Amino acid sequence: MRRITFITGNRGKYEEVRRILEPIGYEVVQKKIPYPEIQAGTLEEVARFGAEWLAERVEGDFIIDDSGLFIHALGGFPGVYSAYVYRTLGCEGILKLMDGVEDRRAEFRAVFALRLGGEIHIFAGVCPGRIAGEMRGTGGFGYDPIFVPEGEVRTFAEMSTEEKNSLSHRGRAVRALGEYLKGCVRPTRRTSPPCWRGS
Ligand code: ITT
Repeated sequence: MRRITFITGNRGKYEEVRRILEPIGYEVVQKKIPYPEIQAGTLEEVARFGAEWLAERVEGDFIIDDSGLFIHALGGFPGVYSAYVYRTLGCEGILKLMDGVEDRRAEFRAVFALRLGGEIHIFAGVCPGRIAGEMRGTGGFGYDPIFVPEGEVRTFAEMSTEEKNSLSHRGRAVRALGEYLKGCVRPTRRTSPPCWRGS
């Protein structure tokens, strides 16, 4: 079993990531290390800056996740401000903002930054869906009770972690990250990818 550190204060994110990386041979260790989340236009800029800042201070390989809910009718709000808006307005506040709004389209986005052997790699995942009319379900975290992924009638909070992972922005990004890690530790070609550091 290899080991990777997930730097996050969010236990829900950790649990979802662990369920994907453990079966492919990675023990995921959660560490809460506060890092600057810059005011930037995209999740990728926020994640990259955070990873570069942490890379100067933390030993070994790690991942971080910057994610958010982007609501079409609100011009992408709360987007990069999702954490702040969740703390201040919560799901109830979003439902109030969406009161009477017919266009319920929204999407969750997640950007992971992986620090592996001195390099930073970015993996992104998107999950389209819509904002529910009311809060439903007790699973998951954050905005899960008000988000219904495309093709579903249930909110993320009404699903098991496995079901959410199979559809979610985070599931998509972490599966891509997992594929990359697998490629790095088991080179099948004579020329190893730059990230390969032995088995
Ligand atoms: P970190 O320590 O990893 O930064 P955080 O919760 O502050 O944890 P972000 O800065 O990435 O995370 O903020 C993302 C916000 O969007 C936060 O309020 C989350 O609850 C919410 N969010 C992200 N992914 C979600 C998901 O899969 N389901 C529900 N809410 C989600």
